[in-house]
Amino acid sequence: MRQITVTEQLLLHQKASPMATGRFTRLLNELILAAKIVSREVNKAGLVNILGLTGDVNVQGEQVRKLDELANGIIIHRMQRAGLLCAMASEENADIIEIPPQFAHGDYILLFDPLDGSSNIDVNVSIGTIFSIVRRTHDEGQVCMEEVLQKGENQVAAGYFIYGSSTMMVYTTGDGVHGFTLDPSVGEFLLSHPNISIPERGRVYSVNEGYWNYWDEPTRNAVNYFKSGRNKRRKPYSLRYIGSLVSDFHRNLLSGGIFMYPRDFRDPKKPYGKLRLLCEANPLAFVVEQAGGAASDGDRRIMEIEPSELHQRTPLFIGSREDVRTAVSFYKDQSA
Ligand code: P6P
Repeated sequence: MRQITVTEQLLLHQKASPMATGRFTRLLNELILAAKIVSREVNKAGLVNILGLTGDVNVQGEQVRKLDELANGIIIHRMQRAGLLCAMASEENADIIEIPPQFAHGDYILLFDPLDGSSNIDVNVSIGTIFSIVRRTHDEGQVCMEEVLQKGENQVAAGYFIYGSSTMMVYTTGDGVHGFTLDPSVGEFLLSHPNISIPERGRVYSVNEGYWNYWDEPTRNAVNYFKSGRNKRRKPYSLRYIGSLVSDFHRNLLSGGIFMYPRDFRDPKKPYGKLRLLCEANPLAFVVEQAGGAASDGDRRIMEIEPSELHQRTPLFIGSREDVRTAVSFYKDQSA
């Protein structure tokens, strides 16, 4: 079968998706070029001295790895020049990233996690880049924080690149979810997974059970359900947890299942949800809903949450619709 490129796919959907305009296609192609460069660096990381830590700590309070910093720099450098953005926000940067005056500006805002799962970089486990695109809400002038802090429902596109046994791109513009695999011999992402649809119920649950002692009753009941075999199959779910959100999410998107990062009480005074709303939860929520799945913080849809801070964190239950519904049901009684 003659496989088609991302650009051909976007143009094919030009009519169906208002987002697939020429400008948007150019924006996505610039992001694809950045991801190809990141993929090249990730795939040779062990051969050149870019493994390990830089010695810095990022805005999340996390150790910055050389490849984190490199990927962040590649994406910022390339996307500043795309002439289609008016601002960016990266998980690695404390504040909004402005577009220098010498570059043309556009109406889109790119939010991204340059290299998610970075604790896995040095041990050769799949990692990924997650991106979310919104349109600015003011007509002109300096981009202000409220234009960046938009709820997930306002996203015009979202997706991720996964640097694994192959490099893949999965994205949505609100017209279904499509997966592309990089053919290194031609340097093109070719359509390999058209119209991805997540099974309504899976056989896998993904959660870090090491935090059992930090969890509250509803979380323990939810996790016990998936282990119990109390389901139509009369078999427990299998636990698959890589510690790389993009990889766990991607497996569950294709095969079904649920990824959970519940709130925990490692600090008894303040519930903690590790994952970031704008650069991780929102884009993956857009993708999974477009594929027929669901994404919740345990109380409401992820994409309904009104952000109040750039690096706001959230609990996350995401994947097969019926599995998310089951997991969230254990919290309903509590909030009732
Ligand atoms: P924990 C990676 O650091 C990350 O942000 C996600 O990719 C991953 O799912 C999660 O954290 C793993 O966190 O606390 O289980 O190590």
